[in-house]
Amino acid sequence: MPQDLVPVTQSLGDIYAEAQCDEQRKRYQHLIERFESIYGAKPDFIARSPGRVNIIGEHIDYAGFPVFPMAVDRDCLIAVSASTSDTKVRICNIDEEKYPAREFDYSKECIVEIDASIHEWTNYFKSGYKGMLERLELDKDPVGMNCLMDGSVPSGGGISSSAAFVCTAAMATMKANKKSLGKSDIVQIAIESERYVGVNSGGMDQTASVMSQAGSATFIEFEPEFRTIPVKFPSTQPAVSFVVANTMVTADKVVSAPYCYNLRVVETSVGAMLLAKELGLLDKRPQTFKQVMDIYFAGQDEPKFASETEQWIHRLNKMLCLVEKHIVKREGYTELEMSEAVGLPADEFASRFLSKFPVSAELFQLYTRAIHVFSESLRVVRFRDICESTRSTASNAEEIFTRLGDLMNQSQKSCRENFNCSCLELDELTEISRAAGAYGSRLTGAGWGGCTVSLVPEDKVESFISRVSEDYFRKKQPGITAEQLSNVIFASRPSSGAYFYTF
Ligand code: NG1
Repeated sequence: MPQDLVPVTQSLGDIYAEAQCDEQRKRYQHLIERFESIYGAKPDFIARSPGRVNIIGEHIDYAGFPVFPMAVDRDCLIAVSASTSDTKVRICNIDEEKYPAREFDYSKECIVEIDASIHEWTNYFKSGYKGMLERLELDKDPVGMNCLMDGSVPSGGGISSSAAFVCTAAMATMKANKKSLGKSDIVQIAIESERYVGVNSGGMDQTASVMSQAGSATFIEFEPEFRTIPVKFPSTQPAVSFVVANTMVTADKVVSAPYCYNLRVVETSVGAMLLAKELGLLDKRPQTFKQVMDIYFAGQDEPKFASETEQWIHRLNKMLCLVEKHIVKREGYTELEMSEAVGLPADEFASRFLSKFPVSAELFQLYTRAIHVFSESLRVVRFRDICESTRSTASNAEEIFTRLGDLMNQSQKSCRENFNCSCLELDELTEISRAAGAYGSRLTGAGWGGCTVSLVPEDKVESFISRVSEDYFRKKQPGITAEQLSNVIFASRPSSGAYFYTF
């Protein structure tokens, strides 16, 4: 099937909700004017891709299970003009104090060097640039690019400023070189590209950033096939609204990767292999928990299910029982114990699981991570089902909020207790949020800091924000200004995905 292309528009009304268009028009105008004053001519186009907030389904994308994010209305813009006189890339940022201007050149041997150990804002640009050029197999020199970026996605906050930046950079590079790839290809390139920066990333953020549709969250399936399904929230009165709040604890995924993110990727991959061995499925070489599940059920007689949801629920519950039975060491596994348990010689085990991205742990928690993955996947399926199959009536809004909110609260509990990806501030902020009227509140994104997402009825958003501002933000930072507050706590509607803007 032909892929959808990133739409090109001349109207900001296609990208943003009506209420935001005036403000966005000023922002785009400012970007174009700054571009002109830096480079002496107008940009050819503006590439735009948003951040995302994951409503539910944390740390399961890299285990192959579906997640449920929505794009937010904060985004990354890169204004670009192509130049054929050289191959240099010049990149500036609207916030030039924080993000100084840089210049680099393409080279045939190694398109660009990215030193992930140096924290440098343009690494993310270079990742998208490099990934796109490699994929396009540009045998001739690529064009030079003048770029100016304006990002409104708070960084280090769990709403994926990095993925928004990498996707936008990949799109900018593609269009500057007059190439046209479909959205799915761009997503794949961006997922692989982000790994240049040193994180063994799943695919949720880039998918949500590029593929989202305004007004819907996206159910993203990775296996057996990559599929995105837009899902609308129930049309309750008042409407469902989501508020993002930043703990103000910056989680640098790259720095903490060996004992946080990348370690979890290893723990879930080894857990999948262990389960596969115990179930006699190793010859099929499953790599993820989802593949183990699919292969296992391909060989089983199953009852007839009335719906896809019923089948998911049956299968995931069964997998939870299999984890209880087969991943026996509750206190965790040493490296040696893991290699013995999966039946690999120690050196082969290390080269397969521990060498691509360095990780560091005394004990690897295979059991609790597996429990999280399967139970969180169940919550995603149930959440989607409530959205799709509950008919809203004049009187059932409260019941719908409670059911959705409970799933979010259970997700937070599992992230904290089974996946150990929460932190004191996330626990505190989610509790304060529930006390302030959220039906559900949980960390969003990788965790260990960053943001929470809370389900709040639309008519309570204002009072919710002011109460959380008092009880969390003003306590942490007494002098916090209104503008700073609007960056650390805000409601967002499900926004549109990637766009090119021309004028
Ligand atoms: P954040 O840290 O919010 O960008 C990361 C991963 C996701 C997913 C979540 C946890 C990257 C780029 N993103 O999100 O794929 O695994 O953690 O659910 O690594």
